[in-house]
Amino acid sequence: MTALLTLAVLVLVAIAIWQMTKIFELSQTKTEKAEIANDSDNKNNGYLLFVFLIFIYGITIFSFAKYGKALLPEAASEHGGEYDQLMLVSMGIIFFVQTVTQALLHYFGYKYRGQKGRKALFFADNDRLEFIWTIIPVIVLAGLILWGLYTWTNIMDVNEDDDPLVVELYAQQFNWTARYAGDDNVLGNANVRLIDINNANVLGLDESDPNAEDDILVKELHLPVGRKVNFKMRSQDVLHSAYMPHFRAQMNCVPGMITQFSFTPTVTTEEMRLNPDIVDKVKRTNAIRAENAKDPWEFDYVLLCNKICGKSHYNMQMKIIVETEEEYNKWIAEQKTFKETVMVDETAQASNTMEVADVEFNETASVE
Ligand SMILES: [Cu+2]
Repeated sequence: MTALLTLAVLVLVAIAIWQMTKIFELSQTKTEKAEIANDSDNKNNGYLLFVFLIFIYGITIFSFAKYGKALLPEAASEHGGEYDQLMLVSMGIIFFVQTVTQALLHYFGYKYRGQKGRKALFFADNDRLEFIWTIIPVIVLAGLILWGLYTWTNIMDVNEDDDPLVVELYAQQFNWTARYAGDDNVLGNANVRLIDINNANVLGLDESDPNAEDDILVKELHLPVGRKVNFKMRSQDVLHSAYMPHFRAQMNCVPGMITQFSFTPTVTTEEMRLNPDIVDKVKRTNAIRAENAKDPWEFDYVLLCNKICGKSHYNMQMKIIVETEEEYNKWIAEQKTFKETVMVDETAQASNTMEVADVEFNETASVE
């Protein structure tokens, strides 16, 4: 209601100003055709076109200089280079075409400005010219699209070749859980209906499925360098998106279905920390953190949520550590399996609650 009233007030104020301007104009004695632009008006507007052109070029150069270093460092996955190449060429073409067309647009806007006595030339068509400006975009766009489709098909080909590591990324408001498939490398069945918070079965794993027994649930993702990983994404509540920018990977997590993405990490966390772009970024970030009396930050790969999924969406992230095969094997061996945590807990709990249940059952029976 307040919004409606505010809107009504704004509209009324606008009408009042418009009416007052009209009255002011009518009260002027020299009212001869003041609304029609003369040569000097047109010339001034023509010059303003150049001012605007300088402004957009200026802001482009400024953005490159100031924000260029905020871009991602080199890709840390096998397919990442291909992806970056496609992005670079597409952006290069767009940048080149826009720079040239903006200059031409503004120059012709100035050159053919309105002038007293000048008449516009009627120009019906020119087949050659039209052919040229059609065929060039057709060739360039077809090339980009074909290359894009080829790259897309390559990247999105999730298969079981090369013995991939199978990992589930489970999204919920507002955190991630990763589930490793364990020794059998097969994820056990899971369903949101099987979620049992009391028994800490937070991912709804099917306890009767033997494949689920050796699954490992963690809150920090470790990946061995050079080994292909097949990710299976699930969501518990709303749309989320698993986004791993350094690996050029993103896939939506959709409630009720399993989506997939696959990549091979090629740079370990330790190696990436030595990358000049990362060294520079860490230095800049820590300078700001020092000003605010905060502890220094150390670079880590990260899994983010890239769908605005609710209030704490911004904080929905998980650390990713890419390490050597030996380091990974050592880490995974230290983790507890689903059977060792949840299912054992449950057996213990079940025997404890058995007597209580019996008593309750008897009471109900006697009431009936
Ligand atoms: Cu989310």
